[in-house]
Amino acid sequence: KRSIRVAIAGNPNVGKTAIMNALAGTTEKVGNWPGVTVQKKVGKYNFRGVDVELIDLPGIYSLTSYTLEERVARSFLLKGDYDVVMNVIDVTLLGRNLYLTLELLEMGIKPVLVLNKADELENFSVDSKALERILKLPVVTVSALKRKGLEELSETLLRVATGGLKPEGITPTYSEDLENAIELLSMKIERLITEKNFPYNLRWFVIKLLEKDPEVTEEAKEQLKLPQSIFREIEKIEEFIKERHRCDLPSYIARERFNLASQIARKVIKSIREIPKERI
Ligand code: GDP
Ligand code: K
Ligand code: MG
Repeated sequence: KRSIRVAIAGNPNVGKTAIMNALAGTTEKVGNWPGVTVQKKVGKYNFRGVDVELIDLPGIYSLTSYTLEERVARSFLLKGDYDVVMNVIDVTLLGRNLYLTLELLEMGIKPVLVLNKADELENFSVDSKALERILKLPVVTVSALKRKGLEELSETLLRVATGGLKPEGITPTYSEDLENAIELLSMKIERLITEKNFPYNLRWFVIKLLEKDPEVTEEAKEQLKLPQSIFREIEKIEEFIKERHRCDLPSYIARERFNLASQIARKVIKSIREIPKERI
């Protein structure tokens, strides 16, 4: 391959723009994302004879479809017009940032994880090798500010984009109640769809239906014409979850993801001194 496209996903303020500038020198504005007022920026550079194009997605905390930024980022990620996704993480807020990583994995995306702001680590360190093993994704620790780790980052992006390195990526799994619900609904929907009109990862689609995601729910009703029985099933599942866990289904799923993200963070954070709770 002579050129590769890298989509940059991450929470706001994790250093996406800083990394683009550090890698590419400058970024250029290429207008707005389609249909919205969110600005689109790209950065271009050459690494070992390969033209690399970096595409800055809007900063997002989650991949629901409630905000404009989320819809723009999500539709870009779903269309797949890139060779690799780099998921930039503020390493000082690892647990919170891994929430989005779990959502990317749910979509079937296997990103390169970039732990940025490594220069800010004072009271703890992060075992990036352990994180690699847990998520089965490549992890690169960098500091855009100090220009550290950039060579390894470019190298890793290139290897993944050209197929030399194939991240396995885990499928995040949650509580038994949630897993049972996902399985039940997946089985019912699988029988109703054909591959031709269904471009999504089924598990992701089912989780989004359970989350009452507006875009996915509308698509399920309008385009896929899933029968009423599916939506009645979702209501039944919600009743069950409400009774057992005393919260609505979307909040329950968010909580499960949040719990898994912080569990993983706790496993890989090595305390040098006592860690203030709010930083995890
Ligand atoms: P974006 O919203 O993800 O594009 O984040 P920005 O690139 O705008 O950076 C957000 C803030 O984090 C800015 O104040 C940057 O100066 C700071 N920042 C970015 N990278 C680093 C880094 O490696 N180390 C430190 N200490 N700060 C950084
Ligand atoms: K910013
Ligand atoms: Mg930015």
